[in-house]
Amino acid sequence: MGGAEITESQTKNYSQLWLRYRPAEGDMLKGYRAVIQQVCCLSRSFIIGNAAAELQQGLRVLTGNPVALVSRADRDGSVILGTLENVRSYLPEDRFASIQDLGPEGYLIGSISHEGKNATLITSCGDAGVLYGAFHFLRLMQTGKPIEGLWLRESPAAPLRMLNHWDDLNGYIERGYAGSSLWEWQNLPETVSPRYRDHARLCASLGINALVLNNVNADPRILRADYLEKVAVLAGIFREWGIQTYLSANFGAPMRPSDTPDKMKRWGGIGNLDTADPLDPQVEAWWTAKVNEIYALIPDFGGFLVKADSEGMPGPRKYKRSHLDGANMLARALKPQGGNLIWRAFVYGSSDDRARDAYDEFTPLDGKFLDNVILQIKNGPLDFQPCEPFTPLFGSMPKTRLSLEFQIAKEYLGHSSTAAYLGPMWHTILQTDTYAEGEGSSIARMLKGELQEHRIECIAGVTNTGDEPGWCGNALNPANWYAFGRLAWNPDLAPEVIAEEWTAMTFSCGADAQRIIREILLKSYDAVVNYSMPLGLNFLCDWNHYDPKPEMRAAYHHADTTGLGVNRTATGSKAVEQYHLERAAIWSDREKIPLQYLLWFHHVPWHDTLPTGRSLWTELKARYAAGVAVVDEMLAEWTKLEGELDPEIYKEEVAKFEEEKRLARKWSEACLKYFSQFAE
Ligand code: BDP
Repeated sequence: MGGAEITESQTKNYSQLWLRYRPAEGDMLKGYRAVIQQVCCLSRSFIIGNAAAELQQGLRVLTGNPVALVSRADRDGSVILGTLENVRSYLPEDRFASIQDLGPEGYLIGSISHEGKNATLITSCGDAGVLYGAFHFLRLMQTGKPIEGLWLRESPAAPLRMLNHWDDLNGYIERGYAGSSLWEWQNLPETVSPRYRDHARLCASLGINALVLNNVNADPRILRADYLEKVAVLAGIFREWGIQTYLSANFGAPMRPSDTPDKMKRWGGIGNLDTADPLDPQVEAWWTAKVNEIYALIPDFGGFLVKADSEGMPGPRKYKRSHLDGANMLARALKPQGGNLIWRAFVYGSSDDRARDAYDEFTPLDGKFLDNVILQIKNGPLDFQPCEPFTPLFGSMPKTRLSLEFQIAKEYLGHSSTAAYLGPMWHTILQTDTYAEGEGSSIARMLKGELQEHRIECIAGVTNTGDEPGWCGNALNPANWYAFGRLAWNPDLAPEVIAEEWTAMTFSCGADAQRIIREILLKSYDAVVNYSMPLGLNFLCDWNHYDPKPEMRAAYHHADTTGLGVNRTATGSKAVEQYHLERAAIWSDREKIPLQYLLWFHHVPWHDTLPTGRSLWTELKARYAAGVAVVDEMLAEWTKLEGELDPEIYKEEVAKFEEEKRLARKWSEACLKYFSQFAE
């Protein structure tokens, strides 16, 4: 059975992030000790073995008592683990059926009495569900909740909950701000870093069940036999935590290596063909053979993620073929092995308004993709901007399997320099009504499968992890990884609740200090939006996607003497018409649109009065000032934590806040100076 020992030093170590167990206190401790004596594992699966080892070690730290790992619940205080089949005799027959409804990854945590002995049962139809239940049980204690009289049933929203690593084979991470790649390709397959397992464990604790290992700007060599052997080792580790492995595939992979690689080094493959034309039978045969080779090594391989005909990546267009031709050809190759083909919808088109492009390109293809194709769509129409409305593709492709792509790495939100906690942003996207099936058609409901015709089956997060000891480049950034995973499981969780959980699980400081951290998190996102791109502005950044450069981005803000913002209404690019009527009506109306999207959809005269009673120009200045002020406030609040936290973490974060203060001023000054030439 898996599960390395959690040592004392690891529990003190922040690299364990939210799985850094620490002793419970006071009445809670008494309560926990009364309920927990031993872990009883009724299964022999690796996944459930990991669950049992995690519980045993976590409970030992939480209760301060030794916790035995046994295979019979022969005394009071057993935590019993097993699939529904394993635990059949512990459950009354009438309860049995209700658990079958929870699906393969759903679970029950129930306080039961069996042959006069009190126990806690953690069970599921599948192995992974038991693992998720074990982490949930631990989380209850990590957050100081009671564990008596439990009858908790949970199942995940989307079936596929994945992280996308944008890691290159040379260790560089595209848009990564936490060091180099976790994957040590040069040492694999022989040498296996313990962090692979740590990563899997952290992911599994959130219910993340798939990882794409490499950059969407894929190096074709990942599909070469030598790399596949390395991938197989990683896949073997992840499998034991209920995680399937996917790879990003380069569409040009069947071609010969190129002698004259293009500027981006993106064309030229690992095969021996002169073409990657999806309708050429040799090309399809190449992919089929490659897929079979992969499945021989990794029988539960998830499939490919493909970025094609976007930002210089090879694709079907060169051969005058469509996205459909490209995606379906790869899907045919994967289908017999049960693999998915995840095709990205991040494309640029020929319209004057980039925000229209993905919709215009993909909606005509609805219903034409094969059934193992999943179309992966970024949350906004453009590109991970600090505050974009949801993309109109959600709600417009009822006959296509869809994936929602968030970016956990903060490419446009200050990288790892800012505190920005993205829970509130994701919450807004998930809960805004698309009106796809009338009122109440939020993206969250699509993820939960509650709408008749619109379903989102996968949620993907471009991860913020790297090989730095703290994983995410900033002590507060793991909150975003955590929030992503929790929302993928349950998109209705409130950002406040998630922040509270994460803080309690991560930091061992007292209640007041925890409150300070939570408050910082909850105002951090609005702050960065306000000091960089408030009121629906976007893409005002320099090439590095960090510093401001509004003068370079006229196409995105349309500032001139008549006003500011992009007219996407019926009198402008008409992008608003891509939304359902009721949604379009609200966003078209300057009186009704939430101010956060105002300049996304409207070109507003500088001196028009907004619902706040201020003119646009005055409001804009106020927003920038407010953003800057909140960063000062966050730093002042953080300094109250001196002595409460690990001194290194404390100091590192002070330095981050200092950098964010500098960044906030730089943004505010540059943008206001630039806009003032039109506004004043
Ligand atoms: C953009 C990033 C670029 C990615 C691209 C993508 O700047 O590095 O390759 O998205 O999502 O935002 O493919």
